[in-house]
Amino acid sequence: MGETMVEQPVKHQDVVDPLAGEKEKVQDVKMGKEIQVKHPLQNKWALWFFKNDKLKSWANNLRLITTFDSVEDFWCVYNHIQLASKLGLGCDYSLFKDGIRPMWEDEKNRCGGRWLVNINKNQRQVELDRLWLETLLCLIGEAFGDASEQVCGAVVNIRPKGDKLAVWTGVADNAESVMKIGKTFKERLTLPAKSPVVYEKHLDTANKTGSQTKSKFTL
Ligand code: MGP
Repeated sequence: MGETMVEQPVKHQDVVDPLAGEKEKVQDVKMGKEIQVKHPLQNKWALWFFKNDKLKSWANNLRLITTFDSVEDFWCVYNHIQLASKLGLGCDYSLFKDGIRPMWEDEKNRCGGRWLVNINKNQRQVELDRLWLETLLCLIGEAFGDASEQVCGAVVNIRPKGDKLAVWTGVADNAESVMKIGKTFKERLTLPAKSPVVYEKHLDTANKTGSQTKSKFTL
């Protein structure tokens, strides 16, 4: 006589999936990877700091802080550094595409210019940080469509006479790109229509004789 197999009803909690542990591990690894994956930016960017030490030349006062090429690393850097409004007088931050130095002499800037916003002295505590962050987001987010290619970088100058914010572009005579960048910049900063944003060629800025640089375009 053979053994009688008595079928036992199985209780749900008795079901053991021998692969359950492995599946969980695979799931953990997958989720871990998702958490680790950084969101790449279209360009790699370099953040520079300028501190006005009168004993040094202008170029020697310029320091590269760091470079980044992902959204996460941008916020890491941004959250780690001083707000522009807290910098000392005479200091600058510059954010430029990696490989372009934030100076007129760089070959990518030589024929270019800047869209310049003058910020009223009493706006430093109220508006400056918002305007600079919005400028940074325009750059890393490539907000200017096809004209983004023409963007070299942006600079914020902290000055006793009034702070300045500018987007630098590569070819001043490329009117279409320059205008597209200027219009988007002004819109994104939500500047009142009556606040002028002016475009100056670097050659004119570098060679100016008085306190004013002639502007090529005004928005
Ligand atoms: P600035 O820092 O751009 O403006 O230029 P600031 O301090 O408001 O002065 P202002 O002249 O606009 O009223 C100040 C000085 O820094 C310039 O006159 C140059 O001597 C020097 N400088 C500024 N930049 C952006 C450059 C540059 O790209 N190359 C060189 N060689 N010097 C520069």
